[in-house]
Amino acid sequence: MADDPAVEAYLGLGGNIGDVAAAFVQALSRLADAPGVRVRRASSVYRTPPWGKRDQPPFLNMAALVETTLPARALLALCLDIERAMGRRRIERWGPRTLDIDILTYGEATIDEPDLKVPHPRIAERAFVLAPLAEIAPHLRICGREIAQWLALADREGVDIEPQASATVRAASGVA
Ligand code: GSY
Repeated sequence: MADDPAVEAYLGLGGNIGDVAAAFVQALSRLADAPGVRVRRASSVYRTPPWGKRDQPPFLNMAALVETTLPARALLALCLDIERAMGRRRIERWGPRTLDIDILTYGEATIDEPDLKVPHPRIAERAFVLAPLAEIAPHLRICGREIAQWLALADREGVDIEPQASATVRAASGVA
C-alpha cells in the first residue's frame, strides 16, 4: 500500500445474533489482513436499542477507521465477503442479523448508486451509528454538521458503552 494514495474510510459494524463481540474481532482481523487495508482506530462497543423493528434483541455497534488504497466498490465487496465468510444471517429486513459492516464515509466522496450510498444516508438520524463514530471522529463533517453535533441532536437513550465487549475487542484487535 506504500505508494498508492490511501483514503480514510469509516465503517459501522453491528449485529444482534450470537457472539457479536467475537464477530467484531473476526471482522477487524479480516479487514486488517486484506491487502490495501489498515485498521487505524476502533471505537468502544455500544449496546443499542433496535432501530426499525423494535421487537428484537438489543444490538452491539461499533465504528472503525480504515486507511485503504481500495476503491470504494472494492471496499464494499470486501465488507460483503467478510460478512458472508462469517456466516452472515439476516432473517428479515430491519430484523436480527449476525454482522453488518457498512461503509459510512469514504474520504470526501459522495457516491449515490443503488447498492452503495456514501456518506451512508441515515448516519445523521441514528444514535447507534453516531455514538461510536463520534468517539473516533467527532469533527468529521457530514451533511453540513460535525458528527458530535449530529449526536447532540440525536435521541441516544439506551445507547451505552458495553465495557466487557469493548475490552474484548480492544484486546483482541490491538487497535485503540
Ligand atoms: O446496519 C443496520 C442494522 N441495524 C441496526 C443496528 O446496527 N443497530 C441498531 N441498534 N438497530 C439496528 N437496526 C438495524 S436494521
